[in-house]
Amino acid sequence: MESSLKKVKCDSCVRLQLPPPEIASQGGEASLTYLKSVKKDSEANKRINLILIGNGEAGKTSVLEALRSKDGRAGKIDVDNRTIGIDLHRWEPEDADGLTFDVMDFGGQQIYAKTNQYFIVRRALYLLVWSVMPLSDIQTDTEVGTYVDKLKAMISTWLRAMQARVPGASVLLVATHIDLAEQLEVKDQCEEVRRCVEQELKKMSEEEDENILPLRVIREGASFTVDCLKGDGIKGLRDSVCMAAKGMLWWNETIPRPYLTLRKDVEQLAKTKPYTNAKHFLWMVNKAGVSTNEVKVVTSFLHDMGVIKYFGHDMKENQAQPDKGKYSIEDTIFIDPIWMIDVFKGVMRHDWQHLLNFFRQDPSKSKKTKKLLHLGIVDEDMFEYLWPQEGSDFWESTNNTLLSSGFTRTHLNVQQAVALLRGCDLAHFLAASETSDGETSEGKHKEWELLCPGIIPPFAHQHRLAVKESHSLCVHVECQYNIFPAG
Ligand SMILES: Nc1nc2c(ncn2[C@@H]2O[C@H](COP(=O)(O)OP(=O)(O)OP(=O)(O)O)[C@@H](O)[C@H]2O)c(=O)[nH]1
Ligand SMILES: [Mg+2]
Repeated sequence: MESSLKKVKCDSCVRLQLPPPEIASQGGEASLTYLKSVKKDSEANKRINLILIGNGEAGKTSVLEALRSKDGRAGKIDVDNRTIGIDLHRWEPEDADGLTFDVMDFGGQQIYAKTNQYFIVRRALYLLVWSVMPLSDIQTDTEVGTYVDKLKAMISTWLRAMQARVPGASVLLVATHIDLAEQLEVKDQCEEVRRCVEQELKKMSEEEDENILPLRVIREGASFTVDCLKGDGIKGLRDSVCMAAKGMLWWNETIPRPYLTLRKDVEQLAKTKPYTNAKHFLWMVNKAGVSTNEVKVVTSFLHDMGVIKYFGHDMKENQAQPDKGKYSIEDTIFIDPIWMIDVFKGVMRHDWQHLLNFFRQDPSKSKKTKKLLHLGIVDEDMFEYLWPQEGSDFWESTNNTLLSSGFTRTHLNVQQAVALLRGCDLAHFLAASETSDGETSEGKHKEWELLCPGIIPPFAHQHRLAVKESHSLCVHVECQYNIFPAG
């Protein structure tokens, strides 16, 4: 192959499976390296991601439980047991030729909408779950109309978000709670949803050019109707889910065996550690049998698969850390999604009132807290109040609120947490700090200021007021990615 192959042209080939898009986009050299690796020793991939999306209490967790259970039924789920962030599972359906699903069950509450998007990956089948409006809730025709309008808006948003992030994604619609409505009502609502999908697909095909793989909505948007508690419709759904997965471009994709070994090793490590550094990751790459010239290729491959998140530019053993020193994105490879969600919660789901109360007697910290809340700017000495810290007076005083904030860990390392926010484009160091490496010319410590827009929304009115009063709030932030965040 080496001697005879002169050129690999991957442009405009929307159904290209080998090399996969994340490798092809890196150019001829990376593509050739990948192809050589496949030729040397590869394996057909049987693992597909299955991602359950949809509004809160639509029945996502119940659909999954019913799909995985022998009798096709889910137990009743209590309101207190709603999904926090994302739940991860492995599902191996019977008699499915080795098909294995890595399942992500997304929490549907609005608070998670911003963060779930970071886990949308290409090699996934999406189950878009919605609930039929129960008959008991229907009072007037107007209420039904409002419900259906909201439902359609949710479905359009998801279809668009998916196509924007992972063009050509496969989606299957599931309607739950059919036991709580009349048959005719179920039929009508399903028809409304189907028409909404049809319109969305038509709009997309008019807007997009032919070099983008179109969204693949199974059964042209007709929903599978299920009763998760009794199990009605679950067997048919299970068969269709397996069939849809096997109809995906990524089913049986040939992947270099050392890459799959590395994936397994990383997943094993993620059970005990939320992240690792470049040195250790490179050691793992080597141990898995991936050659040194393939580091960039294998890293972007695992990033695209959602196994790791790496936002650096050029991974080296002794990272020179050209950008923000200790908060650098260059030296950390994130491997545990649950830890990542905890980091996101630190800026999006925090109990800010508790922080204000805690610093009532401390004018300096109180001022910094207000700056954080009103402007979304976090001073370096405030980082420790964003995420749980062992041995901290503040966090010890928030035992209850820690739970209500939904953190799963009692300690999160601030350096890596800030690095993740920066990698995901959720935080930026302000330009004023950009030229410094953490030390001023006199060797005095300089404090970083982190602009974190995710904090602002609930306080938007105060933010507007603050902006009115000052003209010095404009900031210019410029970012460059070689691996764009999968989210
Ligand atoms: N009657 C009936 N109840 C259902 C059905 N499916 C789910 N439920 C119930 O509806 C409620 C919400 O279901 P979940 O599976 O927790 O919904 P979810 O989409 O995972 O919710 P979040 O985790 O908050 O996003 C629970 O009380 C379930 O037991 C169904 O088909 N029929
Ligand atoms: Mg759930």
